[in-house]
Amino acid sequence: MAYRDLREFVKELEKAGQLKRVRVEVDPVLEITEVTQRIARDANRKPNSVGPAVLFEKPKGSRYPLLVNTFGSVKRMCMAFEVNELDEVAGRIRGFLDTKSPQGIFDKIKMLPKLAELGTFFPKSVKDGDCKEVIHKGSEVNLRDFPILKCWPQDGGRFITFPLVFTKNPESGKRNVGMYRMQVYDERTTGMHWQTQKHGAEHFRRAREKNPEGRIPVSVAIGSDPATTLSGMLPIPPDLDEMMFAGFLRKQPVEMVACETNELEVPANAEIVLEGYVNLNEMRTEGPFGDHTGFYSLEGDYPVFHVECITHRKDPIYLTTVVGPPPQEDFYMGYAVERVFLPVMRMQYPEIVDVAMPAEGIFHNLMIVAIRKSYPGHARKVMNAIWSLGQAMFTKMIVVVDHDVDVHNYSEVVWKALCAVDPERDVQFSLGPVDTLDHAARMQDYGSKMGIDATRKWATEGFTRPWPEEILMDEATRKRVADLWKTLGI
Ligand SMILES: Cc1cc2nc3c(=O)[nH]c(=O)nc-3n(C[C@H](O)[C@H](O)[C@H](O)COP(=O)(O)O)c2cc1C
Ligand SMILES: [Mn+2]
Repeated sequence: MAYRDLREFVKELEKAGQLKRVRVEVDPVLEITEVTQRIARDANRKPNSVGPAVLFEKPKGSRYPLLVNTFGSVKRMCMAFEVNELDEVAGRIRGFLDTKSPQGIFDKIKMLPKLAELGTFFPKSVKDGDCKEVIHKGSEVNLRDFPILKCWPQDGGRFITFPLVFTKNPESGKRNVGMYRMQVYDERTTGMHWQTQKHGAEHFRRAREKNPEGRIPVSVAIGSDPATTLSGMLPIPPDLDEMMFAGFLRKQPVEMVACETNELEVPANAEIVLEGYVNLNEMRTEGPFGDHTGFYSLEGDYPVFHVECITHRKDPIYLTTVVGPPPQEDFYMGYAVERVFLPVMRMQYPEIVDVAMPAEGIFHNLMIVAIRKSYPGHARKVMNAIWSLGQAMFTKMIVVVDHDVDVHNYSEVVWKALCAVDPERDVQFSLGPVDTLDHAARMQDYGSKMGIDATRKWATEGFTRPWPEEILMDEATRKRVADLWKTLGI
């Protein structure tokens, strides 16, 4: 059974010993970040240790509790998706992608349960929801009621860091949900930090082309059941409804309820909902913000979100996350995305055996890819594929290795990849869109990428020298020594 809402997940985390409560008052300005760093990040850096989720029951200055580090371990990501291994989610996706055309009546009958399951993914509109227990409109709207974090000393203010931002494509009418941080300017105004390549920004641009003086409706849900919450960060194609994907993940439709003051719908189980609009002709300085690169992202001009109505549960839990030097909570969310979307990547590029994105590469800086190499130049083809694949386009460095390298074993990757390259020959540069957070790029959003072909080189690629074999002891000797081992006195 899918989690009903965020608080049911909190209960499960607590039962599983994965949640700590902090009962003393802690300040959402800086202090909660520092506590989170000690509990989560520093703990996670020690082998075999991961910090728990933390429920701050008394954030200073607010009546509402704050939840952080909710998804900050592989175990909790598995709990979020109700699986034992993330590969189970990947397996379900593979199951749908592998569906062959039915060959006869038995095949057709066998497909029925799968089709029925497909039907359960679509979001369902409902008349009312728990998110409407309390409704504030007009002058009652006050974002300062909530324990919104100022995470790091040089942050431009307080930021809502875990929002689901709902918009509608002004042409197709299709919904988008993205997780874009929001800087609080005052009681009723925030920034809207959708980066230029993201779907919310595209909706904004298209609407502005038609009517530069107009506005678009925007609603924001904070704190829903885990699958729905996480769907906001998934790198799925434009016009594919994140709420449908959430339904797939939780195996139960997401219930959507109409907003009070605009035409959008939001998850009925949300803890907090902000309704309002974004003016198409208004921009304001956003940032700086201590980002997941481990550096401050600089100030920039972003649209402004005007909140006209806030609805929430009677006792809402304010869900948030802290980013900063890796690894932080978002690493585990990104890792789950990497595992879950591998089968999708492999459907289009079956030569891809495995991929890894080390935490220190903060997703966009480094991807290690193992391929089954079949033809000359294959590694470079895969680099180009990744640079054209959704948000993988941002990947600054791609290292392509042969299928027999374990991409998750970074020491093996460094060893074998460095042995396999002649740098001048094997490095491929390319120009294109880069992550907005890449502060080293020559311009914001535009810069260069590098691919390293660390596969064995072939004669058909002009490498005519013999390629040496990796050193391995023969089986017979290994076995003999294993038998002798106890007698050796070592
Ligand atoms: C905690 C967290 C914060 C994020 N903040 C932002 C942000 O401020 N701006 C942004 O463009 N993307 C941000 N992202 C990444 C987007 O959520 C992600 O790219 C998502 O796929 C965007 O949805 P879209 O593809 O529908 O635009 C954040 C992700 C996480 C996990
Ligand atoms: Mn989207």
